[in-house]
Amino acid sequence: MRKTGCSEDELFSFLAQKKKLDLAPRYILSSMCTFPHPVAVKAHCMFMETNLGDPGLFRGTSSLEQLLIGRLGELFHCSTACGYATSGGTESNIQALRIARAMSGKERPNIILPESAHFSFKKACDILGLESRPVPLDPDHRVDAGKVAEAIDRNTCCIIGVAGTTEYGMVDPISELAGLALDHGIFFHVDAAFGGLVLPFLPVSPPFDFSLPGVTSIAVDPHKMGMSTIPAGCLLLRNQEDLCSLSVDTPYLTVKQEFTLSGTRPGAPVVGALAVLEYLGREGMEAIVAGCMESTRRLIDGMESFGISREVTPDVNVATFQPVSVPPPWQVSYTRNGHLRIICMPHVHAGIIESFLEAIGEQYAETAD
Ligand code: 0PR
Repeated sequence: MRKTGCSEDELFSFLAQKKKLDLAPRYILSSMCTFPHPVAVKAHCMFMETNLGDPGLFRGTSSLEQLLIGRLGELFHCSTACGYATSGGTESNIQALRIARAMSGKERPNIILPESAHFSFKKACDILGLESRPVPLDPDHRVDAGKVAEAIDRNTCCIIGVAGTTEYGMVDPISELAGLALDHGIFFHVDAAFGGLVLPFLPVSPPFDFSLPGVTSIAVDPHKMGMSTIPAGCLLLRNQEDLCSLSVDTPYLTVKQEFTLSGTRPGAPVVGALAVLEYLGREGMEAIVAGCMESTRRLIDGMESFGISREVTPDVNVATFQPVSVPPPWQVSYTRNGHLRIICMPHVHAGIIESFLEAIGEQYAETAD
């Protein structure tokens, strides 16, 4: 490192130069993250030094984390749900599987998950020594519940359903999976990292939450559709004793046990996440989600008017199309099957969709010549 530090001017002009290398957000159509809401930024800055890893030192911040969990519990139809703020979907999924494994007491546990499940489950299985049993999807990219039923055996410790899949934006048949889990007494984790802050705000949506008695835990990420600063995920559990199965002693801290994966945990994005929900309320969130769904529909109609057909009609704001290339600097992504994938996040507003469609229209006109 430098022997003598640099000036503030030098430092910040260096940082600004590097920041210019980042893609301008208006061109990012491939991300499940978005610009944080201004109230999230303000709240984040206010709680910058807080550490939820030692909650007795930051009692106010810790109470705000519990309020966030409470708000999400209410939203997911279980006001007594417990949980904590994680670093995102990956940590929530790892922790859910740790709990499922611990509560099952099985020696050679396996988990059953849709082929569409996020790659964080691969990491979780590797860390936890779990056998993974991926189950094929139906033509609409939802897991086939009949095949899930066939995959269950006496060593199954967890079934996973996805409410808002990463690649195609579909909701698995969560009620059927919850029924299977209940019948077999198996832990059922719903990965609603993306859809958890979309589905409750749609005029009509399939049930995916604690309103279904078989649902044991839910992952939801405020740093996706919750417009918080990064990183902010949440893991919610119906039963406190499930969460407590992860407790370790922390004798020299202000609180004598913790069940989290990380030790030091930032309070700032957690308060940012709560700030957005409090500020917007249900009506504000409904308006944001309605805008994203409208952009998704407009994008699909526009693309189809150029002869680029949708792969599927999504349940949430993820649009997929037959494989076509896109002109720079637009940043899109392609699924493992090669489909063009665009996520209509709040920053991908109507004007952006129109300029993107214009660019695609031009490219197609050129290709046709
Ligand atoms: N579960 C689901 C359903 C997800 O979609 C994701 C992430 C996760 C779990 C894991 O969440 P964390 O990444 O918060 O641990 N989905 C996005 C994806 O993999 C994450 C992302 C976001 C990737 C923005 C790129 C990006 O620019 O596509």
